[in-house]
Amino acid sequence: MNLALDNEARAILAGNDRGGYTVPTAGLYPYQWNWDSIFAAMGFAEHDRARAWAEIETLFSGQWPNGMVPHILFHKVDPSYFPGPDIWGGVGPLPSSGISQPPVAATFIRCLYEQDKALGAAHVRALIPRLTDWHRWFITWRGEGGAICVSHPWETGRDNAPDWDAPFAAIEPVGVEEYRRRDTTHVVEDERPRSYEYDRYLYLVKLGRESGWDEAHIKADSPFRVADPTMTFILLRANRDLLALAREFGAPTDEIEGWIAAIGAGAERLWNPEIGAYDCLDIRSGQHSGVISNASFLSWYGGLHDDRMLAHFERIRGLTRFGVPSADPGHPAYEPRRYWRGPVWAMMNWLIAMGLDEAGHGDLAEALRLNTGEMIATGGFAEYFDPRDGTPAGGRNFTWTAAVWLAWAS
Ligand code: 2M8
Repeated sequence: MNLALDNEARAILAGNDRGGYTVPTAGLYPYQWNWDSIFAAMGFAEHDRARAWAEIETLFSGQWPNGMVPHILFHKVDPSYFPGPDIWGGVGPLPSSGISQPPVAATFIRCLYEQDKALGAAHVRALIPRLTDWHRWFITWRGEGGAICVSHPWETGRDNAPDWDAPFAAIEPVGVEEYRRRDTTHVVEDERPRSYEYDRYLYLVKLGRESGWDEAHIKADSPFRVADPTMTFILLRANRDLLALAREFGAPTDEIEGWIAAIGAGAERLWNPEIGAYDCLDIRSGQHSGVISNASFLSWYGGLHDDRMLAHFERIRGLTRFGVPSADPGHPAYEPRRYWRGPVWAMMNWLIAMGLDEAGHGDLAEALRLNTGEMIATGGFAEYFDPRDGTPAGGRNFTWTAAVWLAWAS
């Protein structure tokens, strides 16, 4: 317990609250991000559950007719972020991006509901069909033999992870108009993706926008289609939680049961025998990424209790003072301060620990919780942290770090 940090965390949530939705942090990310909002809701739930439900409902107000829930909702244009709504050209009910993000929503909607069923029932009843439509969108447009793909690195939330290095090397970003990044006006360059990556991010956005965000076209033609543990394990878990809610509310369950079986089997496609670990599979080239990331350790969260990742977990734990690093420190691509190529992310730790705990590794889950709490107490409410010493990196006054502190790590 640390009352000063609890108060600071609550003040960060209040400061980033824009009325019905929360920005990850002012300046660097001035809009509503999909999975950030779900974590924000869990932070709010510690002192204001009605506000938590509002956060989620605002997110779903941006759901597209095809079921997709965008990764960014541009409620109010703010030039401090690039690329904005004009570059994305989203085709939903609100100005938005054209891709999605890891579907942690169903899992935390279930948690919120369990906290207060009387308050949550009406919200859950309304959200079940919306969640089902969204999950169907993933299965239809991102499914590859039960593994779940992304059409853009931003969809995984792990923007510049080394997993994208090989698929990006095959992309020539022709025709991207000149642009000016804003992220490096807020955060030092060494903690952000390189221009090489931004060129390709924007190239993929351009392809999507030019197709009118036609998913059939993107699935068939995009040069970037990578099956990823973040999406696969998170959607697998989300479907289990959606199924539990559907049962309780008398909603249809057959389709969801089918998805769980399909992804449960398809997850094996992400097993790379060469490194003995889950990693990414580039559908276009057929090659595995060969990198163990923090997403590789979401297998337990996904409900795969095979323990094949346990030895890697223990090994990596011994390499850094704070875990879990976003890339294996033993891999040549590891960069301890550069965003998703090494730093520790508190909300990823929460998901990993949830899975460890459920798989019977309560001791490891608790150790990770304490380690994360110490990291936040050392470095503050930063976007991410240097695994070597817990020094803060990226944005400050960060919503999901504050929320994870309140809901789990404190
Ligand atoms: C980061 O991603 C955005 C693009 O979506 C960016 O760098 O501009 C990622 O860390 C992502 O996971 C996160 O949701 C977002 C907002 O915190 O920032």
